[in-house]
Amino acid sequence: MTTEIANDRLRKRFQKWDTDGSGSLERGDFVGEAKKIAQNFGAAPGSPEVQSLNDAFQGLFDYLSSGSESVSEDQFLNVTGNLIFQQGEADFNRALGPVIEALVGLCDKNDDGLINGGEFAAWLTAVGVGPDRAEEVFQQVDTDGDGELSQQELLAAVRNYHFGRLDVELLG
Ligand SMILES: [Ca+2]
Ligand SMILES: [Ca+2]
Ligand SMILES: [Ca+2]
Repeated sequence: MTTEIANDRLRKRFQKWDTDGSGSLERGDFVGEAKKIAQNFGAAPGSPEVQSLNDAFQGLFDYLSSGSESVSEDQFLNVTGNLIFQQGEADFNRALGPVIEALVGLCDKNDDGLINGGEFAAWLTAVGVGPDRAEEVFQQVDTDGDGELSQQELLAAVRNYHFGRLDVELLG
């Protein structure tokens, strides 16, 4: 895993989250991303799950922007690079935890707090990855092999993607 690949993945994430294509990240981008994901899940606008996702994405913007109105690509690469490669797993989980928790809330059709194979296939479809590789990726994410994905396993998978240990981006 070279820094180049890591930066490439972060740059792609930046472009994805710049939903209005303005070249910088604003709060509206994160509201838009939450809305898009909620629509892809077929979730009812205004439902508690959609509200949680919206709150989580705005919380992430607060974290990334630390109070300013927009985040340039350089700032984004700095903040996320630090978060992923310098700070520990605990900080990463604090920053991304609410987003993963909200996604689990949208996906967890049987309400057991865990993501099973069918729920995970729907997740990948909603974030635009497509369900083709769902089974294979599920095995990779299910590190304790109990046949269910916990929030911890999903967070670790998002982190592993940025370390180059996994090639599917669970955040779309
Ligand atoms: Ca933007
Ligand atoms: Ca479930
Ligand atoms: Ca598991």
